[in-house]
Amino acid sequence: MRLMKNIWLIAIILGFWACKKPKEVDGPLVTEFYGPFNLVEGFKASADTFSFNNTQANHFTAKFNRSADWKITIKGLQSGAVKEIVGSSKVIDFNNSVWNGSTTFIPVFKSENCEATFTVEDEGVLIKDTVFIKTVKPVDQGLVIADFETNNPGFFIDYSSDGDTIRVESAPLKAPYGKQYFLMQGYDKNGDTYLGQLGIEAKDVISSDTVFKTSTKAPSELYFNLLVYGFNKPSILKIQFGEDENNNKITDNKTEDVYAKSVTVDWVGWKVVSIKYSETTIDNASATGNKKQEPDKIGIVSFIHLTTAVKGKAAYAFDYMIFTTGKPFQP
Ligand SMILES: [Ca+2]
Ligand SMILES: [Ca+2]
Ligand SMILES: [Ca+2]
Repeated sequence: MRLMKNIWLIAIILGFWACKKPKEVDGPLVTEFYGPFNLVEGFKASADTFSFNNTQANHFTAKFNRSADWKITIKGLQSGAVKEIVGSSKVIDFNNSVWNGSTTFIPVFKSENCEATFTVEDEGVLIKDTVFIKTVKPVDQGLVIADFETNNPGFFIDYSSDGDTIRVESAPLKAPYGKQYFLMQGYDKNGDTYLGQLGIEAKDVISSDTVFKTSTKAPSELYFNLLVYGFNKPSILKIQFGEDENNNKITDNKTEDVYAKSVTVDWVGWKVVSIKYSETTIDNASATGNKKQEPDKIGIVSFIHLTTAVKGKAAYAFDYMIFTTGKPFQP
């Protein structure tokens, strides 16, 4: 009995001692984030030549003495295509800098020489390397709903009283796909921020279709993508998806769901915008729809042109609208 008591006493003392042991530091030390910045290993591409038609992990490498916010900008010297990769780390390797040949700012890359610029802005670091693209990335597949190469007579267009410019154009911008793109441009004269909208119905795309034949029923698997040109004039692009829940060839926003997502277009140039259907929110909450996102029941996609401020100006252009499954479209 006495022995048992002693064992318990020893166990309790050991327990206290274990609790009092100095705790090991969790995560990086403060000096990992502050203090002088040094390059331990310079920036370079993982190979002189990149091919994007295989599973080879084309990436970049560099090492620093501590964590920093960095950016790699790859520019096609012939096409003018630009890809940006950003990160925050002390090592750059295949874990955070793989490039699959996709483009951040259109046009897309060709088989060409590229200049890769590595910057750590806060530290005044700027290093360049070159890489040659031997084989370009294959084009992502999906359901294209508009490329504006015909004048799309079936599309629904609404102008506000302000008279937004809303039409297919072929100049002065260079379309990212084909020769034509769609322009929306205007001034909010009446102070409601609304300028106009374009609606594309499934039957405009394929006359026998009443809903877009997307290949999934899972809201987290469906992406709607389009290329958007920003003019350095902050503008809002609100994209609405109207569902035809009862399959009667009409998307009725009083009795069926409308989901939406707004994007502030605040960049310059052509850039891909991707919307995951599960990240849209209900836009007609007071209607009597079933409040369930149904990617296989989308009958209309609408593009609503809004200013960021009352009586403001807004402008953007778009092209190549495509539904993809499983992952966003990457030009
Ligand atoms: Ca086009
Ligand atoms: Ca309906
Ligand atoms: Ca629904």
